[in-house]
Amino acid sequence: ELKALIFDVDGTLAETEEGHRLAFNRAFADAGLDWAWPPALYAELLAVTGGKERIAHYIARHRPDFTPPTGQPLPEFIAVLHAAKTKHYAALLAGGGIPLRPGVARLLREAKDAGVRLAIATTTSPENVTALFDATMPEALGWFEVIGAGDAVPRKKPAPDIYLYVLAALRLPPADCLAIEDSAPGTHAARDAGLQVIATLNDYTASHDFDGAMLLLNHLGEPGFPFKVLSGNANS
Ligand code: XBP
Ligand code: MG
Repeated sequence: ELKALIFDVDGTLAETEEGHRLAFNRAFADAGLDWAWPPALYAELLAVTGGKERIAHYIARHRPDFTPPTGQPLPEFIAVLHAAKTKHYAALLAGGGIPLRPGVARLLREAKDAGVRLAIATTTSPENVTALFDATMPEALGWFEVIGAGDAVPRKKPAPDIYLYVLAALRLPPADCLAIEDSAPGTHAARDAGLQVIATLNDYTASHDFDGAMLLLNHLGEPGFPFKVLSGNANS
């Protein structure tokens, strides 16, 4: 019996990754770094979830000789840089440029009215979740019983930790819940926590490996937006 829906945030509730990408680039420029992440590189970097982890991976892979000009230890430098990125991202959201994806507001309302419990499992920070709802659907933030976000668990997606954390907080077995995701790391995290997964694809994730998802959709469905089932396997 379905008792709860657990939503990913980035790419699932809204197409936020272009906003994240811009915010990273603005923070780099502010810090006087000549780093810039174009969309093709960012698509690759998305394999590493979590902004701080993504910056650390970029440095290791693409700037191996980098040392912080501030003299700070690298993890501290990355944390400060990432905090600046979060400020830019919040400003982008507050500007109103990033709407919820088709069907998200409808499904949240219908689930709430039907008594289906709501939760969030994301690698982004709790501030970013709040900023997204403040800008799009402020009344819905309080509908989520559990917001599992960011550094609440040590290992980010594709590790199942954040989903296990949310399931424990909901006090529900995975069989009573459904995860809504948009990417390979998110789908694998939910799968490995024992959850059924529906994935709504987007430009950054369409070519990902969705092993473990029972259904792939172009979005959650809303009048005026052509709806497509991209693949379905209810037994997987
Ligand atoms: C989203 C992410 C996040 C965002 C950036 O993955 O990987 O890192 O890109 O957010 P998912 P922060 O949708 O699977 O949770 O910079 O706040 O970490
Ligand atoms: Mg996502």
